[in-house]
Amino acid sequence: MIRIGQVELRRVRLPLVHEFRTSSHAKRELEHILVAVTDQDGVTGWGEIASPSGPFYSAETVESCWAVARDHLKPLVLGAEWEHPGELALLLGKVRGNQFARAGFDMAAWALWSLRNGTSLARALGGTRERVAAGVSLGIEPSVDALVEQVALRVREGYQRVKLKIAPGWDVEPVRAVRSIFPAIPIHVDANGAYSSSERDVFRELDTLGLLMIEQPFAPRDFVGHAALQEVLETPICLDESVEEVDDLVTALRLGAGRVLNIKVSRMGGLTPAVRAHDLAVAEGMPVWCGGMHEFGIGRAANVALSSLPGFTLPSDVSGSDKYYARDVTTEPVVCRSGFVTVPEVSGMGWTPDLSFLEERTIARI
Ligand code: OSB
Ligand code: MG
Repeated sequence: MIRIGQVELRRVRLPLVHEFRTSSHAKRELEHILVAVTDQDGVTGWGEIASPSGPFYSAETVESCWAVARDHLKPLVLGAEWEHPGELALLLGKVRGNQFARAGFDMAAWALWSLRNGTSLARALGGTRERVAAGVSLGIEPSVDALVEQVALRVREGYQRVKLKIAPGWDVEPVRAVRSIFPAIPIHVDANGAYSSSERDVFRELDTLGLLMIEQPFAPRDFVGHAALQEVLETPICLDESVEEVDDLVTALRLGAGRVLNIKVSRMGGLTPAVRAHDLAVAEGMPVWCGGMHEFGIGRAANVALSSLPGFTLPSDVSGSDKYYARDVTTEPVVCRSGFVTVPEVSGMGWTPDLSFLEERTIARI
């Protein structure tokens, strides 16, 4: 029996090495909330709430996560007794929505549980891979030349596919340019829901460029629009924002609203629902990959562990820490070599929080 006796929340800020722009917002600096849960024997598991600051990717914000974590999730978890993280996830599930906030606690529970059991987080989750294939996500750049330069850099570094953010006015032209300079690399595009489902022509053109997939063309709740578009495209549609719960995946499968799934630990409310989504997708023959939210080393460790499950057959957004941060919050950064990140075999999440650096970067704590 595990009993959580202490919960610490801290808001931590890190600057990005390169501005990141999507169809919905731009970021130069990130503020994530770290969750540390400690049990009756003094063992601590860490998790990360990686919400963007504004409600432009999902409804959550750093402020909403902070309030929900402090006022609802911490009280649920403090004093809770459980044997398996799945039981704690059931408890966290009393809170509706607020997936990013819940994910931080669920992740911390898995980290703690795998530490106590002397297994790696990856093996605790059912992971089978020794290393995971890394792709990279590139934001909207000021010019096509600047984008091509970013692609060239990441291809040189060995990343196995590049994802290009698109938005109305920044779609066919930059993607065609990258495709003509790099005829053979796997490319996929991500619209973050910026198009209306009456806009089909852009996707018909993108359909001719040999893309691996088209991620989230339409608004999150527009399952019907995605299904209608998928019917007329050869390129698989991949859902991201649409799938906040396993039930959303059931809807997508039933309607044919896409052929690929991006599983994000943060968006789905933790590792427990992420593994369930993986299991369902595998049973239905749908390929999956692990998406990211610019996680610091702690959330990144969870993404690496999740990506080691057998259904993750496409490269994940698990770039090395250096793609985003000059210095990460863990004593060792996450490293991508020749397009792979090695899955740690030590017990727990495999990276250690750098407590003295965290002190420098913590702006609030409970
Ligand atoms: O849609 O995948 C997305 C970052 C912020 C908001 C939305 C998305 C992203 C990314 C980041 O693409 C990928 C990563 O963490 O490496
Ligand atoms: Mg996406």
